[in-house]
Parts: sequence; C-alpha cells; structure tokens
Amino acid sequence: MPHGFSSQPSSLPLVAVQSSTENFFSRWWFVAVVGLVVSATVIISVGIIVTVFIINSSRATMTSTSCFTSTASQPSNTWYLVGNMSTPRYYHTSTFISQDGSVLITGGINAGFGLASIERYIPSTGCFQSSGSMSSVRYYHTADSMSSLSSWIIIAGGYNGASAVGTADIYDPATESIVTIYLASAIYAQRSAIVGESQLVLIGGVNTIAVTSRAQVFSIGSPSAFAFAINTMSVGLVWHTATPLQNTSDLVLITGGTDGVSYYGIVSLYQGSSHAFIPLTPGVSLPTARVYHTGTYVPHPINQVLIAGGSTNSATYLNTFALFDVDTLQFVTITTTMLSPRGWHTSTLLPNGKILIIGGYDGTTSIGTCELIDPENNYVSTQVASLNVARHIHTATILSTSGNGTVLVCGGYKTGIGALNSCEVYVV
Ligand SMILES: *[C@@H]1O[C@H](CO)[C@@H](O)[C@H](O)[C@H]1NC(C)=O
Ligand SMILES: *[C@@H]1O[C@H](CO)[C@@H](O)[C@H](O)[C@H]1NC(C)=O
Ligand SMILES: CC(=O)N[C@H]1CO[C@H](CO)[C@@H](O)[C@@H]1O
Repeated sequence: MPHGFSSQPSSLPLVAVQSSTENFFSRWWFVAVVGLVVSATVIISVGIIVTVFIINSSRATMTSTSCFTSTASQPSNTWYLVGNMSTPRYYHTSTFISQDGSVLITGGINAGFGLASIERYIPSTGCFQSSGSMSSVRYYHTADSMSSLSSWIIIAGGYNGASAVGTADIYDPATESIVTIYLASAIYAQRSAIVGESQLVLIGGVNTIAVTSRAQVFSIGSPSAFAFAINTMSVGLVWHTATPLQNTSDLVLITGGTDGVSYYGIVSLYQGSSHAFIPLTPGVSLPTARVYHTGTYVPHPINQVLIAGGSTNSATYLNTFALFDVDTLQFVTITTTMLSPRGWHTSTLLPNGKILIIGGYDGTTSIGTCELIDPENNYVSTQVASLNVARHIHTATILSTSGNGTVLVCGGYKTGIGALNSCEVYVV
C-alpha cells in the first residue's frame, strides 16, 4: 500500500543542498541569478519588491523528448491515452503553465525510490520533455504557479526518502532555471493554496518531528520569504484539504484530516491579509470526519465548496458530499451523493461549471470510473466515460482555461501494478 508514511523522521539537517551538479559559481548559476534580478526589477517597477535568500541555482542543461501523435480529433466524453512520462510516478505534482499551455510534472515516487526529475508535457505537440531536476528528491510535496511572479512555479517541501525537505525550488518556465530558497521549516504532505495571487500558504503536513498545526507563508512584498503564519490551527493535520475561496480571494477553507491518531471533521479558515487563521462560528464542522477527500470551490453565484468522498477512518470509504456555503460560512444540507465511494481521487472544476471526479480508491482497489457533478442541479452526479487505466494518487490538470477544457491525468498508483507512467486526456 502506498498510503500513509513508512516512518516519521526523527531529525534532519536544516537544509540538504544538493552537491553533485551544483557548482555554485557556474555559468548557469550566474544566468539564473541574473534572470532573477531582471524579473525582480520588473516586479519592483509595479511596486512589489522580491527579496529572497538564494541557496542554490541550476538550469536544465539538456532535454530529451518523446512525442506521441494522437489520431483524429476525439469525440466528447472520451478519455484517450496521450503517451507516457519518462518515469512512472505517484505523489508527484502537475501544474499548468499559462504562457505556453504546457504542464510541469515534478518528483513523486516509483517502486520505493523518490524522484527529483522534472518533465514538461506539451499538449500542442504531444511531447514529453525531460527538463532537468529539482534540488532534491521530493514526494508528498506541492507545486503552485504564482501569476503575479511571472507564473514561476514554487515547488515546496516534500519527503526525500529520509526526511522532510526544508527548501522550495522556484522554477521559471521561460528559462527552465531553478533557484532554491529556505522554507520556514521542513515539511511534507502539506496542503498549499494561492491566496489573492500574491501569497502562497503551506498548511499542516508533517514537519521534522510530528504532524503540524502551523502554516507557512511566502508572500510577494517586503520581506519576501517563507515565514510562519501568526497563529495555528487547533490541531495538527495531514490528509486534509485546503481550498482557496476564490470569490473572496483572501480566504482558504481547510477541512478534515488526521493528526495520526484521531480523524477530524474540523474546519479552519485562513485569511491571507492577516497571515492568520480566523475563527468560524463554533460548531461549524464536517458532518463526517474524513481524510483523502477533495474540496472544490464553485464560483459565484453559487459560491460554495463541494467536499467529496474520502475515508472516515482510513478503512471505510465514502460516497457522500458535504457542502460549505461561502456567503454564510456554514455547511448546508446536501442530499445527493457520488455514485461510487472513493478517496485519493481528484476533483476538477471545468470551464462549463461542472465538476469532474476522476478515479480514486474504494478501500479495495484503484478505480477508473468518473462522475460529472452539476452544481446548478443540486450537485446531481452522472456517470461519464471511465479512465483507460484505473488509478489513484494521480494528478489532474486543466489544459486550457477557456473553451470546453480538456483535463490531463498523469501517473498515479494502480492496485496490483504500482506506479503508472501513462497520461490521458478527457475531452469534455
Ligand atoms: C506506455 O507504457 C506502457 C507500459 O507502461 C506500454 O505498454 C505502452 O505501450 C506505452 N505507450 C506508448 C505510447 O509508448
Ligand atoms: C463546447 O462544446 C460544445 C459541444 O461540443 C460546442 O457546441 C461548443 O462550441 C464548445 N465551446 C467551445 C468554447 O469550444
Ligand atoms: C462574497 C463575495 O465576495 N461575492 C462576490 C463574488 O463575485 C461576484 C462577481 O464577481 C460579486 O458580485 C460578489 O459580491
């Protein structure tokens, strides 16, 4: 089973800087730092100052590319295989790059070995391009694109096979260069959220010794580095959700999770402007404690968060929803359910306003079924086409932010098989 943690780290150095390929005074280091200065200057010109302490810098020096040509255009409601990543992986990340419509895939784990490799999928050509390595092996990490920071992708924390990673790699899609900075503390299995375009918050997860109730924040401004939020959640949480309430762009809703002992229905609200968790009405909590669930924001005028599936106790899997209303900051009754119980699935808001629930794990095996939820019709679920390859712990990424939207699914874990290298696309 890939679930849970094999062991918790007991100690770790403050930061493990990769030594082999990193000549601190190399040409690429210089190029990358100059690139950072140039970008920082641009940002300063619109009144925002970026100051980060750079530990290290690198740039992809070679790329190998595998391309797969797909056949004729696909009919709607179809999943089709688009090719293989160079490496099978789960507990990886997948992030859309708006400048060129490509997708950055980082890290993960394969057959017990953590990965530092990065690849980029280019939908327009059908190519998977190897794009160098992160400064560390990372799985259970996060990757978020900050549009206010030239869409640089902040790849944060993770587990390196021995300990939590205490750095973040900032990847510039334009130059494929990486600069590495310190986190406030090493962390893995955190949840991440972009708040108001200018702040990245990492919430909960496992630090060097335990499941944590803290959050750490990277905000563009002065100073700009990771720093702890000014207060904490009421308990340490892992396998929780963190969903930006985009309509009120300053807030992030955190639901469920476990501290490794108890399973919680606890709900917290993080406020970006105050760098703090702010109180909710006492008693506001998930009707059912859960982990391995999803939380998906449904925009105005509906303005709700759909919590879907998960497990109550790591054994019993749920088909139920919970529905959080952002206007009242309360849960409201929802009577519809998913057609199948599942956790470790993904949930993607499509440009047409519907929510696509993909794959997951039902307590026994990986599943390939998918459901389309209609928020405008009481969140009624309809079975749609199944994945070609059943999987959980995969990633799902919207390939285009306009039009009908196609969703890219990559990697993951399949019961009885292990890590997957295949990627497939859903045609809405
Ligand atoms: C992808 O990898 C699988 C094995 O994992 C293989 O069976 C399949 O042929 C590969 N597909 C392509 C397009 O290379
Ligand atoms: C979305 O798909 C529908 C049905 O296939 C089509 O009529 C419509 O033009 C598409 N919209 C966009 C923006 O591609
Ligand atoms: C709660 C809230 O801020 N709602 C706003 C969401 O966005 C719409 C339109 O963008 C506004 O009209 C709402 O007031």
